[in-house]
Amino acid sequence: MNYHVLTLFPEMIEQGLHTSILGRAMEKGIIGLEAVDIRDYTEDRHRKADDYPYGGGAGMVMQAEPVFRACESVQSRIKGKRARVIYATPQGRVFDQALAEELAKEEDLILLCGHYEGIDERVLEEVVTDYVSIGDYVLTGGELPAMVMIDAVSRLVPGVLSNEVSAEFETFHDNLLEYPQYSRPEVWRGKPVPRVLLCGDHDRIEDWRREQSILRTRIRRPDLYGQYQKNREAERKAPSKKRLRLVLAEKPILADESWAQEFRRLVSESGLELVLVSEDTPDRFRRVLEEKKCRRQEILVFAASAESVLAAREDKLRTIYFPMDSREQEPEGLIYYRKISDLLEGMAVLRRLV
Ligand code: 9D3
Repeated sequence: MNYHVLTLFPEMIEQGLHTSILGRAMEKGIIGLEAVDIRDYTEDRHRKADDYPYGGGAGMVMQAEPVFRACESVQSRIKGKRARVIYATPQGRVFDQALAEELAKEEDLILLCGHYEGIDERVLEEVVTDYVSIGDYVLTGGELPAMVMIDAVSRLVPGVLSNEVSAEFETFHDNLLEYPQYSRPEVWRGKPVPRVLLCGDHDRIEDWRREQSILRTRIRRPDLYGQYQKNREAERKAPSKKRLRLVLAEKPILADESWAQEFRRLVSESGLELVLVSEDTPDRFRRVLEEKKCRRQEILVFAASAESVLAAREDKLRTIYFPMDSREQEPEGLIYYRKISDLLEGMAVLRRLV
């Protein structure tokens, strides 16, 4: 992903984003960031980029020509199709996770930051593809909103959250807030950790966390809770195509005969179809996908090696990684997989998904 930020304050962008996770992603070359100084595209020697508004009123308006030339300069350097141009403006569609996911699919993004009383409308009509706000409050310019969007989009770009295996099935946490977390000590200033977390029963813990998520959402975000209830109602009436239908397991996964029997029984009891996949070509999962004419969301892959996890990732399939060789180096830079150490754990995951 390459970001091109058009701004009158390029140092603000450069300073703000080179740290921590994003900084590392930039060093690795997964993310590119260019702050383009709109003033470099002015025509006069005073580098003047703003002027008084026609019709009068307070403040200054950013002129059309420098913005246009800065934008075209970037577009002409981008290979392939023209990039989307996101104008950060309080008058835009409110940025959310769905838009972040949509933008994460792009190869290049141009972010245009306004200042003063805004930008001459005529250039906006010519170059802008998306008007986006980050929420209903008043800031002094578009730079912080651009940085917010870059942060939210970047963590969805494969490889950026390198070791973050546990983003697990983020998309699966249907509109609920996260459950509370606890760490050592077991008792802090007289307050103990909820006992259930120490019981060692992963199914019970999972149920408790789910319940906490639901309660917390109802109390703190009644708006989200309403959505959650609406979705559940809709799902009950017309089960969606998002539901799991197909389990793809690579042959080594079911090598142990007694485990294989258990696994097959669970899969068929859950009304799922099991497809055994040979570890041959990188497109082995995609071939099944096409053959069975089902959607990506309906599939869960049980992968036997790091190479398999990568192959499944290519096809954007949810994946359980069950390494046959426990010394194997884990696949790097992946988000959507979960590692298990025995098939019992795999079955627990499967049970929760159906
Ligand atoms: C001073 C002009 N204001 C009239 C009341 C409108 C206005 C224009 C530009 C107010 C703030 C800004 C600067 N903000 C942004 O450029 C901006 C922004 C924001 O202020 N809130 C939420 N999202 C965004 S995206 C860009």
